[in-house]
Amino acid sequence: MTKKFQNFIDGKWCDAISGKTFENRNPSNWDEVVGTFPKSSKEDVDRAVSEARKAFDTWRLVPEPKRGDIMRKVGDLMVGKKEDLARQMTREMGKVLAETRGDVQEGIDTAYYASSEGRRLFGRTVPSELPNKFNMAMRVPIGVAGVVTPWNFPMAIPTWKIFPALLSGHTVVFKPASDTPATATSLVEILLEAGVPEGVINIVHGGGGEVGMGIVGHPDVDLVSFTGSTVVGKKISEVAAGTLKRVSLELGGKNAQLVMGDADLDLALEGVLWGAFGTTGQRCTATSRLLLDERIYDKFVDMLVTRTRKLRLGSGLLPDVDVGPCINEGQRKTVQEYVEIGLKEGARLGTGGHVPKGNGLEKGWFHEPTIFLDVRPNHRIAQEEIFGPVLSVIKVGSLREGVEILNGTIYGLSSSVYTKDVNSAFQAIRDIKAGITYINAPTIGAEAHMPFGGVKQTGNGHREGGWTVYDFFTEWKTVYVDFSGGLQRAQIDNYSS
Ligand code: UN1
Repeated sequence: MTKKFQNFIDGKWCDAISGKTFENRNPSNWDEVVGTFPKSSKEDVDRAVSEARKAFDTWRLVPEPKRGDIMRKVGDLMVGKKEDLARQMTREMGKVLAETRGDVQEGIDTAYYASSEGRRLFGRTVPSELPNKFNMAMRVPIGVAGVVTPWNFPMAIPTWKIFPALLSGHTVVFKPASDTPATATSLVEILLEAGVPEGVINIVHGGGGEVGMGIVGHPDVDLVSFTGSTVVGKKISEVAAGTLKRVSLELGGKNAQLVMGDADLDLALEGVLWGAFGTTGQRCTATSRLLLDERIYDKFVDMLVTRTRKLRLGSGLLPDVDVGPCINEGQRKTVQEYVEIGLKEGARLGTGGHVPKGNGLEKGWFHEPTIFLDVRPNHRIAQEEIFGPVLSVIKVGSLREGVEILNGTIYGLSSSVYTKDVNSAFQAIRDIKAGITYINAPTIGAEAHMPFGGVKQTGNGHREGGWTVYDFFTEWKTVYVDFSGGLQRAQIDNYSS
């Protein structure tokens, strides 16, 4: 029997008002149905937003340390369920178990961080220019937060947004990707079990157009946090402008790893294999360009191609598999189209480039890990985000040229430089235009307590993670208390002339 999932609105599990549903299937084996989910519409969004609005009145008054206690329970519950959550996630979106365990762990780390923030969430006291007057600025919640999340980190990314939103006093309307609705439902169940009250967390399943944009355009949603493609991010910006709401956008990347001639090549090899083919290349932080110093180009390409050919494709639940499938038919098609584009542009396939045959892979959205050689910086495969297991290799003559090429896209999320030379490392740190730079480590591997986000068209300047996410999820209220007993006019009474 297919498992039937529901929305959660105002403390009740419920179907879409229309009664419509959609199916979610395992991308490693499309015969396997993970479950059916409500295909919601604008009316469902309206209900969820109005309940979240009501719940805000009481939730905002719960002391922050109490909200922090709930977050600690959330973390504890996730620890207990880690293995089950990881297995459910692998079935639902395909990445290997080691990675889905990491994804859940990122959620646990975020929960404990949020819990500790409950006893901080610092404001400032500031001296007044007048006697017997007290000045302070404090953080206050904004209201109803809309959270719209992708499928590649089905647990971690929702927690990056929902936990700080709740901790700082917001109520939430959550629209998860329709490719990973089961993991999102488990997250809501955990929040409820930990004691998040009715109406404070609401989940509405369905498509991005109707449900996602319904949330973004809703006049009663005060802020929206979104992770996804740059194309959708721009639309969200436009729709949100209608109500001037605050929006945090985490969008695309075309991240590069630069390997200098003096680098530890074995280390750089492990880094690029993990950066390019971890999560089947479906990360906004994935390494999709490899910039190689001409002094080591031939040698490194040999090492890379040999190792990539050994990567094993398959169901992420099997112990010896390195790379899972693409998320769905559309995503694999995109990968195939870019392989065609790369060949037409004159790049050469080092390995991969095909849909694999046999070995039990015929019912999944698998694509071979693919390496393009002789790529030029202006080729489309070196400029556009593919979101799949495709790596473009470019030869560079110097650190300066490498950094220039690394910077030469519309994106600026993550970056990586392998070198043993401290001067080269610091020059690169100074000159790279990206939100994140790794030295002697791959472009992936962000930690929950550090700022996460990018520059240029990767986002709109906000940061998730760490202390910085609270700059998005709070508003400053400035407070003056005059205890002089008289009228004191700032700028006037304290200056005699
Ligand atoms: C993403 O790809 O959307 O650093 C987020 C990383 C992960 C997060 C990636 N911890 O790759």
